[in-house]
Amino acid sequence: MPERRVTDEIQQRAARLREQIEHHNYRYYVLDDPEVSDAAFDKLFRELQALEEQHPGLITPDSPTQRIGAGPAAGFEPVAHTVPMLSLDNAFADDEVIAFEKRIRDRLDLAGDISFVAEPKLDGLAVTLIYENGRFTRGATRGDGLTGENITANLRTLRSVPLKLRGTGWPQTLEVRGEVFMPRRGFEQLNARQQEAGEKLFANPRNAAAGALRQLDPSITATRSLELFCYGWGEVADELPWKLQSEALACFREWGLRVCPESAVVANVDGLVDYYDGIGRRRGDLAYEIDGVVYKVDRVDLQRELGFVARAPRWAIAHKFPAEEAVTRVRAVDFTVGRTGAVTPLARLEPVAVGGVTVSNATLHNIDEVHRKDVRAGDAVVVRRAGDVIPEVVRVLLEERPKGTRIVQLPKQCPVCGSDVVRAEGESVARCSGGLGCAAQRVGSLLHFAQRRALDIEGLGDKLVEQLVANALVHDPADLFGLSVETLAGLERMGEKSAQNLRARFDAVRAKPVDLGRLLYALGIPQVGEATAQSLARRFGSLGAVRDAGLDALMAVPDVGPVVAEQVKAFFEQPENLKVLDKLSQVGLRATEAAPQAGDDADGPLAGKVFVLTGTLSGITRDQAKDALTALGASVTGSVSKKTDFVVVGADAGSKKDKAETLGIPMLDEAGLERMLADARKGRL
Ligand code: JCF
Repeated sequence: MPERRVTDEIQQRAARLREQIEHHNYRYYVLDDPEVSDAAFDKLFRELQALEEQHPGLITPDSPTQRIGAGPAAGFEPVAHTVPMLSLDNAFADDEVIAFEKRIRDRLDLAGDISFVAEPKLDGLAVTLIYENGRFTRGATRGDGLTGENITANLRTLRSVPLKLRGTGWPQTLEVRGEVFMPRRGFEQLNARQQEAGEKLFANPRNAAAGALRQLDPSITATRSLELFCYGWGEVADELPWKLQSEALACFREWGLRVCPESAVVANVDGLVDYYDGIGRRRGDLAYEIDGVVYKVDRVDLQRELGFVARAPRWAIAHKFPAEEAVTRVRAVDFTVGRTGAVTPLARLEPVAVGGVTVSNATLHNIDEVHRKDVRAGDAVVVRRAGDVIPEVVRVLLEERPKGTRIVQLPKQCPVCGSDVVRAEGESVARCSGGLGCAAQRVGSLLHFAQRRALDIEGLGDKLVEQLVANALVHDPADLFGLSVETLAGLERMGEKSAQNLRARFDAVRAKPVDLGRLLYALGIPQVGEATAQSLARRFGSLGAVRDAGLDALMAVPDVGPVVAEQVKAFFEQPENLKVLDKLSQVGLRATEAAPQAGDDADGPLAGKVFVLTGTLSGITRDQAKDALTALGASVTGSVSKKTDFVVVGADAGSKKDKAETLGIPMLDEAGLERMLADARKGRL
């Protein structure tokens, strides 16, 4: 097609579009605060693409359409860093941080406050970006710190890398340093795609980011969701426009370079440790993986005075978190049987330190999961343990699989009692059919009954319950209350004193009525968790009323749908269960009784409204949100159904959001929730 004449008008339109696209990129990537929808952005982008297609003369190298310009490279050229790219010393414990701060005070002979910039330490790849007269001209990896590789074409594909700096005041030559990383979401999506295509899985986001950046073909890099946070500088000509590290970060932001929003100025060693603890608590909620935090002396003149040792500055340190993931080998895949008879595969591992503790078992959830991940005895696996969660096998490193491994099969018989293992149509969970005849299920039920959130019988641990069941001393929860001090003291690992304490605890539990909600939860009715048990207790007031409730009455409870109602009814129809309830009452256990209630706060401004919370909220915890909603009369349930009025969607929401979309249920983001709470409190709803 012959090129059409480029009028001034067209030229101006293209320039205006570039400006708008750059502006929206900045709002989105740097400020994290987009002004327009993705669709509106795409519309501008496509208009510019169309204009440039019709008039190739309009194309400039820094046009936002030109991010994937260069074709595949033959290899990466070496780039010498004029200012070396430093690494950081590590601190693993608080006393190493105390020593770091003290060393600085001693060297500078400083007694007053010292300010530091603190920021999360991303687990990605260090890169350097050179801007000449405000234009991105070259980008490189860190390499060995002195020489890296030229990855300009790949870095151009990152939307958080501005091709042109915004605003004014930037130095003629500005070398910015930062970390390229892959957010968790992008990593999961990439591995899902790899799995689908039968390609190898990446062990962690860092490896995935490294792989993406070192693609010779930038169009592949462009398909990987990489992001950049800037945290430092190299060559700057002619003069540094800042006196503080924190001012440098503020300049970067103004010029359109993305800076981690968590970075903060803190003072003295207490400020450092508080920051570490605060970020550590929120670590799992961040959209990206971090392996610690970095502290830097804020004043650049003091940084200069402190200088370097070997490759690391004296004015900065990385304070590491315990690793949340580690690689180890699977010794065997066993199957355990729980309270509900669920037969759960469990990986027995070579012990490995993860998240600050030694892990030797990891859950595999269910047999479908074992097959989906294809975990086998002998495999090298990535194990993850974040916070208090049960360690799990994340993925297999297939390239390290030894010869002769075999696919794991679900056992046909219960490994504890030998009854048939059955799996209902369409269910992922397989169960032992032995019921309470199975010792494992009895042990599980008793532990559930005694747990803190149920009847709270302190001192009744798993080793003890296993002995009680194995010696046929206890068959059901009621039997616990008949145990004598002598019987208890005769068991392994039980002294006279602990036996007396436990006996006293049994007596204390039945001395006064136990909370009905707790008792209902303790009974272990299938599908009845704590929240449902409490709803049932509130609505019906007494054990007898729950027992006699029909399906319709049960389903009128906010948390209860047809499946749960059926389970509750079936539980109270089973003669075995009624016998246990009878025995409990004979041994003197009573539940609280109250008048039945219509709803949570039947007069509250949100009465009758049913909410579901999903994803991560940032300014409020889920429990707080739940309390705030229920205090206004709303009910909060765990799963989305036609009864749900609103779904509150936080970051990284998954299937519940999808379900809400399918069912057309209104969704609120965090700001929307806050507005609704505020309006409800002011009586504006
Ligand atoms: O986030 C990081 N991985 C990170 C690495 C952050 C920093 O502020 C760094 C760094 C490596 C070297 N600062 C230096 C000087």
